[in-house]
Amino acid sequence: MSDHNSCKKVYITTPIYYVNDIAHIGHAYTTIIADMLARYSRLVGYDTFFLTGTDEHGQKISTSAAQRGKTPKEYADEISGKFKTLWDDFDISYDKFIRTTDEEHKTGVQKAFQKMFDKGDIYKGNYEGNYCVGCETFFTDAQLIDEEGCPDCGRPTTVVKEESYFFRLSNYEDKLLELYKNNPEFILPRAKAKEIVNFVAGGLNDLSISRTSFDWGVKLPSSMDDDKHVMYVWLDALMNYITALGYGTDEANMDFWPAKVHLVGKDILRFHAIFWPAFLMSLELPLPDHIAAHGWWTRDGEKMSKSKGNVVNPKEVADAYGLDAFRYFMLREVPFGQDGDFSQRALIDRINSDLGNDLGNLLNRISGMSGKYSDFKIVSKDVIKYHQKELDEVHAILQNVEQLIFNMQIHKYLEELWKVLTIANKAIGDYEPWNMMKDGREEQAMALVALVTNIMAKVSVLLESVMPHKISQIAKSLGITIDNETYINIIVNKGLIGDTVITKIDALFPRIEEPLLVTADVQKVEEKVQKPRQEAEKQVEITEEDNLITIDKFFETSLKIGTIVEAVEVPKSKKLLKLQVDLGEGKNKQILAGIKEFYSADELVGTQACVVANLKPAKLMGMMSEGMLLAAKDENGLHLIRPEKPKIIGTKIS
Ligand code: ME8
Repeated sequence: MSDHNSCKKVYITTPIYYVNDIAHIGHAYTTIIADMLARYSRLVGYDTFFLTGTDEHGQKISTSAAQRGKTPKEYADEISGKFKTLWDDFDISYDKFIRTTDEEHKTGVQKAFQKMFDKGDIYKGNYEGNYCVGCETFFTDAQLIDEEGCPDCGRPTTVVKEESYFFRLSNYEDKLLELYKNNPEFILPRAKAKEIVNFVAGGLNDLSISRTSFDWGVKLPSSMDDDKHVMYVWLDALMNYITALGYGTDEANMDFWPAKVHLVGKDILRFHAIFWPAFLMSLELPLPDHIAAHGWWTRDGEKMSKSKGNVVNPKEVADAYGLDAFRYFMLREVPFGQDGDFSQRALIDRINSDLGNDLGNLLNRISGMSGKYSDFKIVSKDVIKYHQKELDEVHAILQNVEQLIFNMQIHKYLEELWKVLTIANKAIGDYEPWNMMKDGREEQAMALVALVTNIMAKVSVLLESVMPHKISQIAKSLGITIDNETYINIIVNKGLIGDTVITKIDALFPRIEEPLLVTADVQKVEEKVQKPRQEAEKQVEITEEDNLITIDKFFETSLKIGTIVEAVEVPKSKKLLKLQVDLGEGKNKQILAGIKEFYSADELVGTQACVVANLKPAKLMGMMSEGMLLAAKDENGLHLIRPEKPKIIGTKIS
């Protein structure tokens, strides 16, 4: 990649959201992925256009408005405004927020309708069939569940019998099949293409694209002189992707077309992968590179819905845990395309482990070491002399990560960046710069700190699109600017940062112990993140004298020598080992210890440790932990505190 990227145009879209409900984490998920892609694309130098907006027509919206005693437009204004406010609060970097009630959009859709009509792809007929208002979708009898239920949402469909205009979708069957065959990455993830190919190969009916039984929609072009019809909401909605660029009005931005990627949820893949390319073929416009369909976020394995009271409000989650942590979690936790279950526990684990321990702590180590050794100064001049090997390892990983982004393997992209962080954390442990400083190898110690700082800088550049705010703090602390120039210098050209001075900053991701949101449906935020922070600050203010305890107080803790008789890794956990510890109490204690990075299960078995024996049991990753091992952690890693000589099991520590 080089600065020739500046001429490349990249157009990224989210679905436009129905204004019949407020946003939940599913909507936030799509929007955050798109925002990440757009930010990344700008950073690497592409001329980028990022579109989001709201879908405001159709029977569903008009019914929702009527139920609230509002006109559809009043209702749409209100909810559309809420979406926009949410994305602004989330600092979503959209270039345009389109509303399907915008005049330019309506004009553009009418022009498109006219063009398809003139081409002979639209004809007038009569529709008789089943319609699901919730999904705004037509179904054949054969598709219904128990002769009535919508195959997508299960709600009853209604029989619609009305005059309608039709789009000759059946004419595009072969062209669509050819498209999927010649462009195996048109639908992402690729595994999702199969169901679309099967659907199309099973035969396509012409598509009813107008309605007469209600009027909340875009009218047909005036030349058709057929006032009682409004356009089918999906025709109207899909066209937003071109009308937003000015199709049919001011076409200045049409050079962004075709889209690089339309991001959608799997529920609306069919509309985007079948109807949309067929419409575009009819309009003789080029087709998008990718339709990328992500999975569903569920809550305890169930689809989120208001009636179940299990809807997660993205704003409340972001307010409690921090926007960037929420973004990281959404992008990292679930492989793109798969469903994911939202849980605060999983979010907390990601924050404490990936963000706090791996990322935040590395920055602490940089500022700690540089502060101690060199008055915070970092000079890269000897990095190559001493650390070519580590740099090569880093660059070997980084040069392959870019392709993961537009292939929608974002979780993998992040996994790879964390491997790079591990190289830095490991180098500190391997080279022990504190010993280098002690025995006069100062130059080497400085080179090590500079290596780690450079690794942090490189990872930060590539993480900026994921966590823009936290990364800007890291950049400030490292004294670097994250922009296209830095990207070219240190990522593309594999260069090193110039001499810099580290600024100490507060912990980026303070540890979180307990869930911060009280209920599953996140109605109330009982303790916002401020509370633990305030408490942490309070603790700092306590003087040493205030902190003294009596001997009785100390002996409230029962400390004993135990032997680890069994140790296994906890699946899916980066940190935890599950230990059975014999304290001479008859029954072993099960202890989940966060030491997997520092000890292998095998090397622990048969060794002794100091154990807090009267700790209240707690559940970690669904398993009980009945005690705690004493350990000490510093720049040199984590080490268990053990008796100097073997002791009888259960011996009290005093
Ligand atoms: O379908 N998990 O709008 P919509 C993950 N207006 N993503 C979810 C989700 C969940 N539980 N729930 C919703 C529409 N989404 C049409 C789109 S585009 C031309 C017209 C996301 O408000 C997902 O992206 O029902 C889904 O596709 C989108 O929200 C649907 O939003």
